[in-house]
This record gives sequence, C-alpha cells and structure tokens, in this order.
Amino acid sequence: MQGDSGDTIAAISTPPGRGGIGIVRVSGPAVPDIAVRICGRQPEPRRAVSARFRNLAGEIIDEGLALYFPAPRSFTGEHVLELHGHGGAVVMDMLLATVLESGARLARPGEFSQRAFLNDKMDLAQAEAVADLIDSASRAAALSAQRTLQGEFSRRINEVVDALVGLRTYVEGAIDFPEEEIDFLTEGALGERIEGILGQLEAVQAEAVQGCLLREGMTVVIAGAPNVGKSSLLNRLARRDSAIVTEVPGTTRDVLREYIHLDGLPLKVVDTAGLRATRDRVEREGIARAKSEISTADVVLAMVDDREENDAAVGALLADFSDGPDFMLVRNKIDLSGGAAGVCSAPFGTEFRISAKTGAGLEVLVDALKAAVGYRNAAEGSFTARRRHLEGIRAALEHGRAARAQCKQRPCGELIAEDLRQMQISLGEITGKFSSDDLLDRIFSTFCIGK
Ligand SMILES: Nc1nc2c(ncn2[C@@H]2O[C@H](COP(=O)(O)OP(=O)(O)OP(=O)(O)O)[C@@H](O)[C@H]2O)c(=O)[nH]1
Ligand SMILES: [Mg+2]
Repeated sequence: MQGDSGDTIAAISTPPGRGGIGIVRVSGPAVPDIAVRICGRQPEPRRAVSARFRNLAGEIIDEGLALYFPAPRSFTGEHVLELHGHGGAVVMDMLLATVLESGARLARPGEFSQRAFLNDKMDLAQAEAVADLIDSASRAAALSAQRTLQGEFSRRINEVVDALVGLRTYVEGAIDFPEEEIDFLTEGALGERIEGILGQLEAVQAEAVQGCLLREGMTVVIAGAPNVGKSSLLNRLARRDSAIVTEVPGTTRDVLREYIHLDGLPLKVVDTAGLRATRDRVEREGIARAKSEISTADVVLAMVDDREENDAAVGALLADFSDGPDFMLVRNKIDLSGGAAGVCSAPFGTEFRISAKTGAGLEVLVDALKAAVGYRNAAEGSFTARRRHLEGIRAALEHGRAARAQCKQRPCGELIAEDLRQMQISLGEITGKFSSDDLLDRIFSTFCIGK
C-alpha cells in the first residue's frame, strides 16, 4: 500500500452511464499543473469556478465547473481537483483521458478513501462507513452508517482505549517496583477497573451487533423432510408465490433465496430441498446443496409436520445439525393437527407451532428470529459496524476477561499487562491504529473506483 503522495490519482467518481452531471476527481501533487493545463488557469481555492475543459491538443471537450481544494484542507488531505462536466460516457472518458495524459494515473478502488485514512482525515471505521453509507439498503442502515461516519463508533472505542491506557500505565508501573507489585495487584482496585472497562466494551458490542445486522442482515435456512411445508413458509415470509408448492414430496430440488426486511433487519431466507434418502440424481444434488446452505446459515428453521407422532423423526432431523449453526424447531400444519399456535419448550429445545397455510403462529416465530440474532426493533441510535469490527471487539473482550481471571487467581503483573496490551491492539485494529498494510489493502480494495 502506498500513501506516498508521489503520484497523482484520478477517476470518474460518478456512476457510469448517462446523467446531467459527471465528475472526474483528481488527487495528488500534480493537481495544480493539471488544473492549469485543462482549465487554462488555476481555479480559486474552494470556489465553484466555471471553466472550459481542453484536451492537450487545445480542443474544448466540455464546459463545466472546476473545484480546487489545496492540501491539506481536502477529502484526501492532498491537493484535490473536481471537474464537473456533462455526464455522458464519452465526455467523461475524454476528460479522464486528458487528466491521465497530463500526469495522473488511474486510481485503484477505494484509493481516495485510503489516502484520506493515511493522511489522518478519518480513521478506518469512518472510511468503511463511507462505503457502507453508499451501499446502505435501508433508511435505518443509512442513518447508522452516518453516525459511524461522524465518528460515533470510533469515539466509543477510543473511550475504552483511553481507559485501557490508564490501566496499563498503572499495571506496568507496578511491575517496575516488584516489592510493591503484589500490593498493587491484590488490593482489588485493579479487578474493579478491569471490570469497568469490560462493561464499557460490552455496551459498545451490543450496539455494534445491531449495526452489523443492519448492514449485513442474516441468513435463515428452512430445512426438513420433504412435504413438511418449507416452501409454503418461504412464500409466507416473502409475501409472494416465490417457490412451487405441491403435495408431491420432493417438489423443491434447488436452493431458492428471497430477500426480505423485518422492521429494518435485512433477511435472506433460503428454501431447500427436502432431506431424505433418494436415488434421484437431481434430488440428491439438491440435498447436497441444502446441506451446504445449512452449514453457513446464521439460523436454521428445522421444520417437521406437527402431525408426526414419532419424535424420532425430529431427533433424526436435528442430529443432522448437531454441531452446526443455531436452529429453531418449527412444527408446521397445526391447522391439521389441532395444535395451539405459539412457542413452547420441548425435549429438543424451543419449539414453534405454526401453520404456513393460515399464518397462525408466524408472528411469534418472526419475533424469535429477530431475538435469536440480538436484533432490537428499528435499531435507532446504533452505528454501522462490520463483522471485522465485531471480531475485534470479541478478541478484545477475550483478552480483557483473561486479565480479569488473572486478577482473581494469583495475580502475575506481567501476564495481566500482556493481556491488556493485546486487548488494546485488538481495539486498535478497528480504528486502524494497529492494522497491517495487508488488511488495509484488503479493506480498501472492496470499495468502488472513484471513492
Ligand atoms: N393444511 C396445511 N397444509 C400445508 C401447510 N403447509 C404446507 N402445506 C401443504 O403441504 C404440501 C407441501 O408443502 P410444500 O411447502 O411444498 O412443502 P416442502 O417442505 O417445500 O416440500 P418439498 O419441496 O417437497 O421438500 C402442500 O400441499 C402444501 O399446500 C399448513 O400449514 N397446513
Ligand atoms: Mg419445497
């Protein structure tokens, strides 16, 4: 990864296709020269200046606005030039080609954001929030991405880091004075301070989980024996006739996906082929695919026919998922069995009784689905977060809990200090303080060009 401002980068920053306006963005040291070549003069800083854009042969290729932001007061922290022209593909290509011929090179995906990060214009969580804001699929997701972009998430993480730095100073100070070390470590204050930091971080974690769910949603796979009503449930949840439903066992042979929103929570519902032993080649392939979906699901709805007296069928079904993802047992067709709708506890865990045909018991099931992943309705006030962030928080909590456990046993200053140090590193990866170049390259390369 280069943050070397040696080269100047350029890209079309508006989406491809036709539009009223198209923007070419340029960043780097050659910007003043490029501005003079194309606009004939250097535009006044931070003012929209009307200009004719010329190619190197001196022909006018477009007319529009030029915006010049001298370093360091710009998005990237470098000299930035924006050329607002007419948004046609050919016009934009000519404008970009001229910029490239004038000394810039084509920007890689996310490279503008990467430079903003390297020049301390924003931290990593904020840079990611730019991408999340652009990609957000719902109003709630956009609002929470905006909060992260404003620095809310990083501020909360940094509060924990500040408390942690204070504590590390205290512990490492104690190690330097061995005769007082034991007093320091056993007097109880240390344990309490670690406890306090853990509590603070757990609160951040709870909100980050909401943000991550808003962004990434969750995958729910419906699985079970043939004919129990899996496709009927998919159609109910999707509110349309997406899957073929018939009384023939083995109707569904392929994997079907529907994307729905439950109070702002994006949900991918997957319908699968009924699980059974079969000689049919197509059905066998369908069952293999069903099993692979099950293994990557966040939650599996394991469905049985409520009229099935024999609980062995349930046991056999669940055995398939024994060390897999979370599952919820759904007993369907209560309109036929006469069972009461709702939730009850059973030998195999919690059971939901529903009728995919009448819709009875569905509301309880949907609420339980949201609860299973820790989603609160319309997660106002949360900030956007990625699985990467949750992983960082989880690792930090693990080190923090190890330090707490140390305190309770026979405390060893060095071990506690090391756990606290690791905890700080894990948190630093979220905001980009301790991130490797590799990780940064991977993150920014998923952004689109011109961002
Ligand atoms: N009475 C009643 N019939 C249901 C209910 N759910 C599904 N059915 C019927 O059961 C039959 C099978 O339903 P499907 O949804 O195709 O079942 P499936 O589990 O997808 O079956 P396969 O794709 O073969 O694995 C159809 O005739 C449905 O109309 C229910 O709650 N009550
Ligand atoms: Mg089906």
